[in-house]
Amino acid sequence: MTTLRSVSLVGAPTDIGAGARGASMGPEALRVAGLTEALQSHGVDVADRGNLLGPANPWLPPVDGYRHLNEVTAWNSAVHDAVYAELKLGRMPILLGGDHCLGIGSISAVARHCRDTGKKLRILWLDAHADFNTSALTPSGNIHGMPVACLSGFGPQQLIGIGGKVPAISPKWVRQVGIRSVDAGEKRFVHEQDLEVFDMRYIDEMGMRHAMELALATLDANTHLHVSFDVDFLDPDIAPGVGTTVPGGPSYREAQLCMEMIADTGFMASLDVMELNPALDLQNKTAKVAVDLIESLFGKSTLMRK
Ligand code: B3U
Ligand code: MN
Ligand code: MN
Repeated sequence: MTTLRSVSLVGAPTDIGAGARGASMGPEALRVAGLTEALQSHGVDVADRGNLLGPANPWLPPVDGYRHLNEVTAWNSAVHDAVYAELKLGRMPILLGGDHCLGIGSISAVARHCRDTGKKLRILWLDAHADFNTSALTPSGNIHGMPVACLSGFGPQQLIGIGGKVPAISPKWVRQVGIRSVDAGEKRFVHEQDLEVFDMRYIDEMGMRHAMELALATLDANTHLHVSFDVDFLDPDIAPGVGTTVPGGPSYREAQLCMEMIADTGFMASLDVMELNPALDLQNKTAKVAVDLIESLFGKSTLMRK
């Protein structure tokens, strides 16, 4: 197992890129649900770096297809710097979102670290949404619907330039799992750019096991595996505390298997936990499920496995 056992929690308490308020409370809800203690129980050394600072959410309408572009840029720069610093220290960053626009800062830092170290990057995008909109395609202007496009070089200069190289990643490095809500123009763009998507239809027909086998295929000892976990990946029955619930997501067992298979690779080297919205949750239920799944990502299993 090459999974890093030294973890740094980095809170990014903002809903600056979202369409609903409340993901700003995500980091604290994960702490209250016992994230640090859960990781420690699996032998992980945990440093909680506290929360990053950034601009308040002015809650304004979109301008030229983007909502809060300058504030989104400020938050993502802060996330980039914090995540990059942890990677340089040889620690595994876990970004506690915050909405998913912050994947730009996090993954641009990971990509930069991979360039520094000569590692191959694989990004596992666990989400109900493809997050592949551009200003021309977006129905909302919310930048949490755009991070994969921005990282791939399709977005405003001030966002795509974070991390020092445009594009930060190739769409070929991404595997999306759990997708079930893609806007019409976004769908065309996903096909055009040839994103590898294991949508819910695929998971229903082939099973989570097969989807994950393919999504995790061709990793090797030189791969940095980044997991970007949008909590709305999960079925709303088990995870109601997110801004954009989409029915028909992975069940508790399917999600557990997904996380267990990631843990089994031993290659996960950075993680985002995004879009948890305590304002829409029921007694912190979704945060507790998220912590439970993160434990599985770090090797929790019922029995010792051969
Ligand atoms: N695709 C829609 C909705 C959305 C994307 N990501 C989330 N919601 N969480 C949009 O606004 O781009
Ligand atoms: Mn997302
Ligand atoms: Mn989503």
